[in-house]
Amino acid sequence: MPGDLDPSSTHPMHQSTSFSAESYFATQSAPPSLEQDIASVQAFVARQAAANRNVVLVTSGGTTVPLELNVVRFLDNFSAGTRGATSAEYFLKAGYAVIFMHRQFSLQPFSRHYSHSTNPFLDFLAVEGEGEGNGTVGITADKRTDADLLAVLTAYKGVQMAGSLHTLTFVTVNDYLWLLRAVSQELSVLRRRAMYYLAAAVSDFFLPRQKMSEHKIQSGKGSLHIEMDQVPKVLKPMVEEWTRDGFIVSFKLETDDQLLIPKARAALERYGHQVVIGNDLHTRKMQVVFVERKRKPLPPLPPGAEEPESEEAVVEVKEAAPALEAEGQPGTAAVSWLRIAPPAATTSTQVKEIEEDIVAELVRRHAAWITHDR
Ligand code: 9Z3
Repeated sequence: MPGDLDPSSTHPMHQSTSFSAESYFATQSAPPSLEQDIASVQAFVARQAAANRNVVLVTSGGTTVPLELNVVRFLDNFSAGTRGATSAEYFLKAGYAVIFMHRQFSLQPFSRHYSHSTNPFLDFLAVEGEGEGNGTVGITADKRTDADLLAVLTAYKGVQMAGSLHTLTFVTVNDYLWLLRAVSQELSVLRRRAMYYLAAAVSDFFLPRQKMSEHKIQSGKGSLHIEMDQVPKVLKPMVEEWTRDGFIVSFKLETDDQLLIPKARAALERYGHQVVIGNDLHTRKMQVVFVERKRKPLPPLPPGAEEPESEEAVVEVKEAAPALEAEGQPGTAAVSWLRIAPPAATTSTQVKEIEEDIVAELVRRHAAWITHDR
């Protein structure tokens, strides 16, 4: 048995095992659509490379953990997919090509403006000619919403024409992990021009297929006890093996705001990627915190010397963008808050979306990363 896993020696539901990423992929099955998805990503990345575009992988939405092989029940992670879908639109606007990897039926760029709960489609249409007795009824877009619809539709059609959006779906945390590895490996051919924006809400726990009941768990025995295993920490192999020089941004979600910065710092130190964006569940639409490594100032180069290539040979921390408030804390991480103003109670105009500023900030940092400034 590879790695540190030996499912045959464990009793289902009672003994937890620890999976490394390697043992995970050696023992859990790939989703049936994986090969087809990889081929589509390969073709997309090649087209974007030819068009000289930067590409960002945006993951979005929650992951499920099935409790049975013939799945009737599952656990789910909270996420509507707003962060991912909204950010994808701003990346497209900034000229990036986007691989949008999302939970099936979660929000998607552009169509998110007309979801079942936001501007439901039928409410948006008006009936003309009703009651005229000629048997014909015309349907038009409600005049009040014409301008908004036109803006969304124009952006959507532009992206379709440019072929700059590629969509992939997952449902379970297993689908997500297999897809994440495969897409990261394909995208790594772009080296520094690839960004990875991991906004999906990923379960920390799962039930390995070797421990799952084949059929629906029966209720006859009273209460249900399930011991789950920890999902392997894939950010480590993602940084060290799957992506080469890519710019990796992960999100850290907490509900206790006291934990947010310590946990985001710990993730940054543990995995060594570029940025962790911390968000509290309740305030996530109004504020987020950027945590990134502090950079050592460079010693001055001797006259005529070439700029060294090494990662350590980076210049001092760039000045924070105006929207960011730096937080002076000792340690190895730079911490800065990004906040948007709450909408005035009286205004009916569209509320500013924090993803606009998050993406602008990341595009700026990625550009510096590409030119080896950071
Ligand atoms: C996030 O923190 C996202 O910002 C939200 C977005 C899920 C809060 P919505 O889709 O919500 O707009 O409703 N995503 C990452 C959550 C996560 O699973 N992070 C892992 C962790 O916190 C690390 S990758 O340990």
